[in-house]
Amino acid sequence: MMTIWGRLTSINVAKAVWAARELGLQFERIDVGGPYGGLDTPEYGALNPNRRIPTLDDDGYILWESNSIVRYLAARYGAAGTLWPADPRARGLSDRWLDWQATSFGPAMGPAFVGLVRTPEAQRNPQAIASSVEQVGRLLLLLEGVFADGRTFIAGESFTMGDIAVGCAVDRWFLLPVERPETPALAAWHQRVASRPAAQGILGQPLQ
Ligand SMILES: N[C@@H](CCC(=O)N[C@@H](CS)C(=O)NCC(=O)O)C(=O)O
Repeated sequence: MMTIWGRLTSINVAKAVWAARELGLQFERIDVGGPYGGLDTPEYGALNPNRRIPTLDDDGYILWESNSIVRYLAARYGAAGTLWPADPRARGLSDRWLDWQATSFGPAMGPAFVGLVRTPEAQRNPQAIASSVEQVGRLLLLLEGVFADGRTFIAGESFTMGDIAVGCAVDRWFLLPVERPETPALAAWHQRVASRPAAQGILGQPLQ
């Protein structure tokens, strides 16, 4: 029995759910966090002392941190070559994008996302939003450079876990009403991953 705790409007829950769907896993998702609350209960704290979403319960094996969940699911349930490349060098070229999303793209997009989606207009910090938009613009151009060689997915010709982490982040950024540099190769990749059956209802959703 597999359970993923967390509202689907969370980028981090979206990554875990998308990975589970790509792998064809059966699971239940329980809405907690955001408007659903439930993160401050003793029961949730016992599962996840960090009191964030997502949390995975895989038959009693509890794991939190979204990218660790994606890696775990891919390694445990991916047939050779799917999501989790078998060759360590190929895997590294996918795996780095999970870290990059968490440590570069995520922090860069945070101020604009929170400012524009979660903050009433009168309380917004325009300088923080502008700086965030500028930083992410540079990272989008970095990604455009990655896809400029004609590759189909972020680490080559196969869809892997790196596409999930960066796909969720870029999808949200593309939905924000901000100026963006022209990135046609990146936009084509985004279309490609967003049209996957397992991404339906996860990518392209209204931001909340
Ligand atoms: N590094 C953590 C971050 C988890 C996190 O901050 N999740 C947010 C949602 S994206 C959260 O729990 N927010 C509180 C809430 O939704 O109530 C991860 O990747 O899982």
